[in-house]
Amino acid sequence: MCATGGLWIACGSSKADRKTVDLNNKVMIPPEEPLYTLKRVWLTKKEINGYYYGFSNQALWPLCHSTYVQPMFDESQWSTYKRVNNIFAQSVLEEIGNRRALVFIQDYHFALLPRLIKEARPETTVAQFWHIPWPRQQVFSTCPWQGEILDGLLGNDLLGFHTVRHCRNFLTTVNRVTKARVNYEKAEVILDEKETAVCHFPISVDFEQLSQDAQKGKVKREIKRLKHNLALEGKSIAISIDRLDYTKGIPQRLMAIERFLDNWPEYKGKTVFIEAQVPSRTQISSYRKLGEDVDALVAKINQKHALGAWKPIITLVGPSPPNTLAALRCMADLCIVSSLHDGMNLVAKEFVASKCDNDGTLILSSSTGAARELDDALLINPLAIDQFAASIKEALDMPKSERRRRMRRKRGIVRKSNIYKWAADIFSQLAKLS
Ligand code: GDG
Repeated sequence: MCATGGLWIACGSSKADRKTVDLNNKVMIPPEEPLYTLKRVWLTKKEINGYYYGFSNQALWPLCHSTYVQPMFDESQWSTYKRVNNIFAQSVLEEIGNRRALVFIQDYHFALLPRLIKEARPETTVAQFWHIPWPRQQVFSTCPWQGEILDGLLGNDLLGFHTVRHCRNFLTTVNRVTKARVNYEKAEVILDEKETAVCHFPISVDFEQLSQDAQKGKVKREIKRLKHNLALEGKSIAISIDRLDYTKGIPQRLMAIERFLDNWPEYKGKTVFIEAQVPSRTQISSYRKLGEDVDALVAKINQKHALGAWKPIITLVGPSPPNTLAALRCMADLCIVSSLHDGMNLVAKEFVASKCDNDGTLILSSSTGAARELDDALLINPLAIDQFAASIKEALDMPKSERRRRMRRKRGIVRKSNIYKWAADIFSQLAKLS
């Protein structure tokens, strides 16, 4: 947005959001050096419940992540989802006016928006990035409104996913469910003589910024503070950073830590596992239940394996400030990402970008998009608890030269495939289409 000086349309929620906008619900961002416009859309509590906590996060989120949490398909949530997509369409169309515009839509909350825009203004270029996986066709077919969702998405000129597999799953779903023609070779769908290109664009991070941040004085001071307050001096440090979400494999990770200490008790007192957690979507009961399960597991493992004042797991309940997150990444010998299913996983890439000393090991679930690129990580199946536990040992025992060789390669990949490349690739692809 800063680079294009464009307009960003998003929900507003807090009182501060209402206070800062003008009569047209707009505010220039960043306030100290205005570069683009943020336009707020206001939703009622009922709309947020039905649309965001409802259909988006109780139907589409579990549907697209194959993690054994059953999606809930509720007629009234679906109708709120449709209504909110219409509200956003009106907001977008108001802004477009008579101009030829390019609209870039983010994520699964707006599956119907592309078609609504295209119907009203066919000459508008519409692209969308779907930040979560696209499941296999058999799984997606359980959604009673699959046809409408696919039709909405086929309003896009370009639809992006993180990986080739998500693109293939989408194309197969379209092929089976709609009357559109699918050209697998060209990765495009043709419906009523209109094309939608379906491409993979692995999202990434601002590598240079994260590398620079890692070397700042305030991060170094934060490392000192954390090491002192958490009694980490002289210990191996393993970190995990995630939203408290059932897709992130948090109980499985805790079970692997427990198994690791069961099998190799000589690591007791020498290794600390820091769990930085941000509570998320707590209005939804499966998320509250996960929080309770995680707390109970941590308490059980800490009680079972405590040694004097030392306990194996330290939880930091977030949101943590950026300096703390940077400090955690910098001081960690090991970062564990154990998602059961994840579109990409930015935490893995942030860890790599922060490791300016080229040292440290990443344990990465092979069910993340990031595993397609970062194959020098120790790849794990988070459900195979014994192997997972053995990987923790392997990571902690890995010779320095091997750690550095793997980290250098991973850093080379993230440095090249950074967030700017992600955006540039999407817009270059759009330019080719128009
Ligand atoms: C979706 C897809 C895809 C974490 N704790 C705190 C905090 N974080 C930041 C991390 C990271 C981000 O939140 C989480 O990103 P992920 O990619 O890991 O996961 P999702 O939230 O599930 O994101 C995912 C992503 O979209 C992008 O396309 O990779 O697959 O599920 O940046 O550092 N940030 C702050 N405090 C915390 O305590 N400030």
